[in-house]
Amino acid sequence: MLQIIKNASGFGNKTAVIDSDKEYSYAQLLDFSRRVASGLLFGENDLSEQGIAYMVSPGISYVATQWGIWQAGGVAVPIAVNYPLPSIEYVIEDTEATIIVADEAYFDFLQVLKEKFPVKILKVEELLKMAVSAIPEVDLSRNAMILYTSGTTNKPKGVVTTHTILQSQISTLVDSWKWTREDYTICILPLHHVHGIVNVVSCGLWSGATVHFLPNFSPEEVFRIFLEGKLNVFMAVPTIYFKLIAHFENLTIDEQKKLSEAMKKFRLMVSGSAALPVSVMEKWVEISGHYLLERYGMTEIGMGISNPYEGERRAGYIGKPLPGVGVRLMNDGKLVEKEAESGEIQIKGPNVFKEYWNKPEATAKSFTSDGWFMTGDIAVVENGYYRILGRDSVDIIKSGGYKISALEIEEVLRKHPEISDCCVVGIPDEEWGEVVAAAVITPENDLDLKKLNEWMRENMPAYKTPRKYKIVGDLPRNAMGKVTKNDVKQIFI
Ligand code: MLC
Ligand code: AMP
Repeated sequence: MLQIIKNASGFGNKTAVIDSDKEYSYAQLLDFSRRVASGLLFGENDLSEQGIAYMVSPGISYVATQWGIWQAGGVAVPIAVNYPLPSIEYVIEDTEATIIVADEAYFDFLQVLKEKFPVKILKVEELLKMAVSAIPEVDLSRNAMILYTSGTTNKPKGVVTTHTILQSQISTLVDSWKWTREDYTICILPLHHVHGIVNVVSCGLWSGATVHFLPNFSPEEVFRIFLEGKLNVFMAVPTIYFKLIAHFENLTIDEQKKLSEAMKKFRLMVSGSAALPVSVMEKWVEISGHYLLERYGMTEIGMGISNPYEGERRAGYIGKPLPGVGVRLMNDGKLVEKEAESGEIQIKGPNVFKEYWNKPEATAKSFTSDGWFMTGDIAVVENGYYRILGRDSVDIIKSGGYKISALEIEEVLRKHPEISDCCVVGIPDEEWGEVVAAAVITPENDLDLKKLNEWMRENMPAYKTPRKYKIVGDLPRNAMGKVTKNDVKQIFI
């Protein structure tokens, strides 16, 4: 039996999930998930690793769907609830998903997919009412999940993890960060990425903790729940801490005092998915009394490097390798052995993904010949702690904790009738980590930037839309004619 299900069976009436202020016990969650599994099986013995996509709002239905897919032997393919149709079509086509599970909110919106793909679309509200039937024994070596992540080239790639890999990613964090059934956390992160899925929801439910779901991030709601005094574990991306600080600063002294008192009682507060600015770390200590535990991860590896639970959490550093995770720095094919010398972070261990879905060449290219996964992140070790210096590719942007491909945005921008060439870069920003910015060449030199923004929003998901544009006469190029992106950054800064 899958470990998370086995654990849940022992937690009975303990509260597992809170959504819309309603509480659900572990026993109810298990019952719902078995109903979903039975509905998906629909008389079959086993889904035999068919991809099952799901577009379900955060909460009990989301977890019941994910656990239902796993128990029925399917592969869970979460779809971001803010994806526009073309992105969903891409995921369905790429995974060849046979079923899409949707809640009431997305059911009608997804119906057009039936015209293009041989998929069934099932309403989760109906699945939750199905009678429970026999459920297969699922071997842990089987595929469990596919998450999509942007690369420098082509479309996003599906990162495949097996149950064994997922279990390793979860159990390492549970042990290292000392999760217990007494814990109570809140999930405000999107549920199509590892941060929300593995670190918050799966670690919490593996341990018998309570996970309180909010439909999306809102500082008012987060602070309202902090003030209830039940939460003791909080995890977020740096942008969220930045936004919480900004909101805190606008509260009255009395409100601030109450919040600070509530936050002091937390057991653990974690930041990750992007670099935590030292200024944010310091301000957060001031208002909450907590040194944020910063850790480093990636869709392909779960979490790899972390500041300690006990011991010094060093501002500006991502910490040391997690137990069982092999980490090395390589520079030009040579192992970095001295402190303060930089190299690419490479990872090996039971936490590392199995493959990019249907992309054997991309998979092979992302591993060294001796089996280490090449992250593309450049780091140094100083006094035993890793510090990230940047990425080896300027074409990967991290904004608000989301990974964005600059090349994908350039491709869309070049389709605009009034743009003859362009260059997209991430420029440093305290709130967003980086903001997406574009230098554009336009024959007429009088492009309406407001209209261009509206056009981009229609052609790309909102969060990928450039926030800053500059019309330039030409793009800086090197002797080979290639755009030199660092010079483009300087045009903006
Ligand atoms: C949104 N806005 C942005 C933006 N995103 N502006 C600049 N850059 C961005 N990236 C603008 C919108 O256009 C809008 O502006 C306003 O901000 C509010 O938009 P929103 O969509 O409502 O934003 P909000 O809900 O506040 O979202 C911010 C956020 C979200 C931080 C909550 O980005 C988020 O959930 N990020 C987490 C992503 C995540 O989980 N990553 C983990 C990947 S896994 P206007 O003008 O229209 O009002 C991974 C591995 C690991 O990385 O290590 O964990
Ligand atoms: P993703 O592909 O969305 O999973 O994002 C993974 C990337 O996020 C990593 O390769 C890093 O570049 C970045 N990242 C994650 N955690 C941190 C951190 N603590 N500091 C700096 N970058 C981070």
